[in-house]
Amino acid sequence: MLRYVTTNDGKVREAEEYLGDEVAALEYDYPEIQADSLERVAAHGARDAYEHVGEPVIVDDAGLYIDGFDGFPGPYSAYVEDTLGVERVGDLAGREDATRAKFRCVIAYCDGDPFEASPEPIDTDDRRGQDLAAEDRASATTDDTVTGEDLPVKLFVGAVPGRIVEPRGTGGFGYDPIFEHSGRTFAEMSADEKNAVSHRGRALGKFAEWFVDR
Ligand code: ITT
Ligand code: NA
Repeated sequence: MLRYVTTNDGKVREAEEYLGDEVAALEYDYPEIQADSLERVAAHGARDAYEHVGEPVIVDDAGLYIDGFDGFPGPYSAYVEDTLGVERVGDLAGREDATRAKFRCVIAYCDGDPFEASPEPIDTDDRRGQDLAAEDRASATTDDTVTGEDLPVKLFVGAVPGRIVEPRGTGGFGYDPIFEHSGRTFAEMSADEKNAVSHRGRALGKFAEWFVDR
């Protein structure tokens, strides 16, 4: 059975909406390394989770990147949510007119098998993501080297551009109330509607496509 390993119920709802019976959520808090890219954190987490669970796993590391803040909070999004909080991040961005942002999601798959481990090409349909994407890609490429003889991990990346706004909506989780895409915040969308456009939906889509005919 494929396990979606997370402590975040919001992620589980979206993954189950997308993958249905193919996946079962498993709550396990794998150690998150301090790293400057989602790719590194996710790859490390997937290896650890696979060794812990002994079944094929996916882990999902995601973050909000505010363009005018050089991509902050990025890979530190969970820490910043816990410390500053979502509303204050929104206030700061509004005050400094730093409203252009994107969400990124990296899904890492590990099943212990030696398939060709390769970082996916970064989405090129998001021009403003290219600088960050290039950095992430560079570090993703060195990930295997950094972690030595470790288990192969396959990465799937999704990104979505949006705008930081005053909080609206009660759905979703995390930064969803302050992230607007095509006129609605992610918190004003159902899981299904969010998946159709979101960073996670795109990453899950790439994963699902690869998973069915691997
Ligand atoms: P796991 O690591 O256990 O999966 P987590 O909530 O700690 O759960 P991350 O480490 O990936 O997840 O942290 C992601 C941060 O970014 C966290 O603050 C989330 O609330 C936020 N985030 C991620 N995806 C999001 C989304 O789709 N909508 C809103 N916020 C999101
Ligand atoms: Na986490």
